[in-house]
Amino acid sequence: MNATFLKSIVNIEDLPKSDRPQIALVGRSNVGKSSLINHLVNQKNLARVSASPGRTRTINIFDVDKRFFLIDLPGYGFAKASKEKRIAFENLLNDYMTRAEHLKFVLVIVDARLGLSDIDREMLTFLETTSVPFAVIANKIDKLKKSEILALQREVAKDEHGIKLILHSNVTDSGQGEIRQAIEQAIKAAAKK
Ligand SMILES: Nc1nc2c(ncn2[C@@H]2O[C@H](COP(=O)(O)OP(=O)(O)O)[C@@H](O)[C@H]2O)c(=O)[nH]1
Ligand SMILES: [Mg+2]
Repeated sequence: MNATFLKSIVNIEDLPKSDRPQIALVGRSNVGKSSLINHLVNQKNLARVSASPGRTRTINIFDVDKRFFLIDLPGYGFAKASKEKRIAFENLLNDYMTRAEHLKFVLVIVDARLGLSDIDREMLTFLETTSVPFAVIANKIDKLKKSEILALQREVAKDEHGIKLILHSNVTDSGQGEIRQAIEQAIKAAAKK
């Protein structure tokens, strides 16, 4: 895969006019979205990785092989405890998720140590109402013991029946092939429609 940074936008009107498929990454701030993009395309410094949690407030767009776009969306739910039950997604994220015409696949990145948080579940619930296919990526699995990985898989299978869960770590180099495959599958499926 050869990827280049296309642009950062704050308005979805500025999305590429191209009808090539868009593959989006969502998840909490600091969960490793940017690192995952770099790992996926084997380019260390393509997407900016931040050591301290802070929210990216832009949509960052990467062009992959002039074939599809990777869309790095603003992180959600950074504030630890919102007392309110319903957590609204940031406007820009909302706009994108509800209006992106060429969105063909969503990678929902979760921290393997925390499992699915309330806000992750809210995103999954939302995605289920759309026709866009998605998968959950349990990231940073290098931080987990084997037994903890099994427990996580069991928990997700029990709570979110039938969901596709991919284990990933850019430290141990796991999951790259599986994510690439899932993306290719989604692109193929979308082309047939
Ligand atoms: N141990 C470990 N750390 C990771 C992994 N992926 C990302 N990180 C770290 O998590 C932090 C946030 O990563 P970043 O990609 O900027 O997250 P983003 O805010 O979701 O884009 C950085 O310190 C990364 O080095 C992983 O697979 N394993
Ligand atoms: Mg980022």
